[in-house]
Amino acid sequence: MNIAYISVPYRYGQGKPGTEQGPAAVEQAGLLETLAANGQEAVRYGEAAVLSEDAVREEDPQLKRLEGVVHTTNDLHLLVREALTEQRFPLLVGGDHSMAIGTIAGMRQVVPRLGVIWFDAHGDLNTPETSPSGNIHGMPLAVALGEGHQRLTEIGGDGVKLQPEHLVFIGLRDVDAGEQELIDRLGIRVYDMEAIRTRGMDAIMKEAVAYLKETTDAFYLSFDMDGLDPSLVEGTGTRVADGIMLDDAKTVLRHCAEQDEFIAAEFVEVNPLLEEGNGTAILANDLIGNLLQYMRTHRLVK
Ligand code: DIR
Ligand code: MN
Ligand code: MN
Ligand code: MN
Repeated sequence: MNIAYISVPYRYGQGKPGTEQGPAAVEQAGLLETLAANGQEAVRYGEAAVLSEDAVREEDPQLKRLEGVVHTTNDLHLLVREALTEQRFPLLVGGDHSMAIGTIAGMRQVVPRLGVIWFDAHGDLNTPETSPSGNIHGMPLAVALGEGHQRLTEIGGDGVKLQPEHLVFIGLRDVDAGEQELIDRLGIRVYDMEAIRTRGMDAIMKEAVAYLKETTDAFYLSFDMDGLDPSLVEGTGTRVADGIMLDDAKTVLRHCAEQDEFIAAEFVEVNPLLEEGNGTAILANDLIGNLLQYMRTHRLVK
C-alpha cells in the first residue's frame, strides 16, 4: 500500500487564524522527507479546495463560516474516496478538525462499517443547539452520527456515516453538557485520562482496537494535536491541561499501525501562528514518522 498525503489548509471551523498554515508548517518540518525516508514518493497526492477569506461570512453565530466548511469538506470527501479506491492510505494534515466531516464522509463511501479512533481532549459532538462557540470544529462527530445542520450531514450523501458503537475516544477531558448527554445516551466508548493513568495506554489500545475490529470493516485515526499535554503543543488553538504524553501517544500510533484494518490517519489543529518557532508542526512530523515506521514494521506500507 502507498501513502496518499493530502493537505487541508483551512481554518473555517474555528476562529483563530493559523490552522490554514498547518500543512505548510508540517511540510517545512520535513514531511515530504519523512515520506521519502519511509519508502514513499515525496509528493502531495492532493490538496482540498479552500474558499478565500472574503468569500466566507461568519453569518449564523451557531454555525460560523458554514459555507467555508461545506466547500472544503465536500472537496476533501472526494479526494479521500479517490485515494481509498486506488488502494492508497490517506494521510491527512490540517487544518482544523471540522475537516473530519469530509474525511469520514469520503471513507464511508468505500467502507460500509467504518470505525473511528478519536484522539482529542474534546468530544467534537456538539450541534448548533448545544455548541458553546458556534465553531464547527466542535461538531464533526455529531455530523457523522447524523446530528446537525443538513448542509453538513448531506456531504457525501444523506444519512448516518458513523454508528456510535464504532467510535472510541482517547484522552477526552473537556466535554460540553450536550456532548456528555450524547455520549451517555448513545453509550459511546470513552477512555479518559483517569483510565489511561490507571490501566495504561497499552492495555487500553489493545482493548480499543479489539472492540472496533469486532464490528467494523476498517478504522481510521483522527489525531487532534490538543489531545497531547499542553506542555508539548504550544501551537494549537484549544489546549487542555493534563493531556497525553509522548510515549503514550506513540503507543496509540503503534497499536493502530499493527492492524491490517487500519486504513487512514489525520493530524489536525496545527497552528504555527500561536507559537514562536515551529515546534508543534515538528512534533506532528515526528509522530507521522513514527506512525510510518510502525506501519512498515507491520508491512502495512512498503
Ligand atoms: C468546544 C471546543 N467543545 C466547542 N472544541 C474543540 O467549541 O465546541 N475541539 N476545541 O477540538
Ligand atoms: Mn478536535
Ligand atoms: Mn480538541
Ligand atoms: Mn496483522
